[in-house]
Amino acid sequence: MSLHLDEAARSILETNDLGGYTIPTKGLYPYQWNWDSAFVSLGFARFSLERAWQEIETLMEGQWPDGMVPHILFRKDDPSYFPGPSVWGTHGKPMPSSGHSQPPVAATAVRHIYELDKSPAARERLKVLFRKLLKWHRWFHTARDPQGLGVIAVMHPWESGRDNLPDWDEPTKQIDTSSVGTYQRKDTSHVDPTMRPKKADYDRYLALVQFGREHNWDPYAIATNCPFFVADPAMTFILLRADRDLLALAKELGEDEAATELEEWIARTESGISILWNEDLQAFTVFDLRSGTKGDGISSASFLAPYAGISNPQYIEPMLAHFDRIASQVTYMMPSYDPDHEAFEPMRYWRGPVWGILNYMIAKGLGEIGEDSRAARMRDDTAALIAKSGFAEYFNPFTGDGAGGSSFSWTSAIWLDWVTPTRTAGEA
Ligand code: 9WN
Repeated sequence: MSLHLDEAARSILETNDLGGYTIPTKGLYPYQWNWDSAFVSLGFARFSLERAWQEIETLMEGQWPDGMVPHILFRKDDPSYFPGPSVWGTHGKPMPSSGHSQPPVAATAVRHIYELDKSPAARERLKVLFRKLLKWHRWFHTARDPQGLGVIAVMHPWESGRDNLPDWDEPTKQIDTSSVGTYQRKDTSHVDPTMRPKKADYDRYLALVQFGREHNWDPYAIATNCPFFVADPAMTFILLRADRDLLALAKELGEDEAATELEEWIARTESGISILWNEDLQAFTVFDLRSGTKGDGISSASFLAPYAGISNPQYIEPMLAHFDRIASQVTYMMPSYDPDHEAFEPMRYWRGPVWGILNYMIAKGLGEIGEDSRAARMRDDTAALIAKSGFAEYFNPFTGDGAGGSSFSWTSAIWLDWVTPTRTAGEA
């Protein structure tokens, strides 16, 4: 069974590999996506370290001169996806791309790959990637935290990677969509529309793309005037972890100046996260930098604090209580949104379903703070979901049914790196 799934996972990665870069799944997502590639590299690392390095290298080829690494690289035009390169209007960049970023998992992946491959050639590759990753992180700490608050904002729900999360409902409400015009979605021709965002969401997504395009994706204009600018716990926690991983690599490479800069970012974020702490809910939530209000719901990102190296009991104890409350309600952890919240929908995209990559990060953090049984529940549930429904994009937390795209790269990758029982316990 496990061997069969190992082979299936590997074959999905090989099939979705378009030559040095991997698409998330055929049809629905025909391009290279940012955090998808980072997770995919972990899967490749289990059978081809060469290919693992390459995945991150091709991702970084899309880096903009200011350091931003786009969320989609349009290496060749493919009419099966909307919005394609012409809608984004990003000109004069290394290659056609979207205009904003996605959660920076790449540095964490690079550290992981380097732990598995410390050859002299790998060290040379690491040195090149290190400079690029540092520049990208610096971009986040300035472009998406211009006031130096220690929390990282997103300018578009797509930048968060968790597109139609209920947390974005309120902050996107006031976006003017009157000039969006008519357009034809492609996602709903690949996937059941009830599992995808609604038209009202897409109108807002496109209005924000329009804003970015009209302002040349300029970070200053975005931070000052973009109608959507929300500090996100997932983005903040993922960057905090990635900064720590980059710091470890800086020390390994003797990059002292970079190490000092990274230490400053880490200290700032460690104190900044208190802005995301919601006293009423006793959980980390989003913080709308435009309205100054906090989110009213708990998402799977609220459980990423340990992944970011946060172990303060003031935060962790209430987090574990929420974990147990949610765990007692669902068959499969971790729903992307609190089942007790009125906006929860078990089958619609980021409004309830389980995503393997979130499970992977949450479990990693839980394991690191010694919460072994909760971490094991995350892994067992992920294994059961994949055994039941295959390598789906996401899963129903009650029934375990697969949803969205199938033969999905990152679900396959986390199977190989983390879930499969054929992986030796205690491996890096
Ligand atoms: C928009 C590729 C991407 C993931 C995101 C996920 C989804 C795209 C879409 O698919 O977003 O970026 O068109 O729905 O939300 O996290 O990176 O797998």
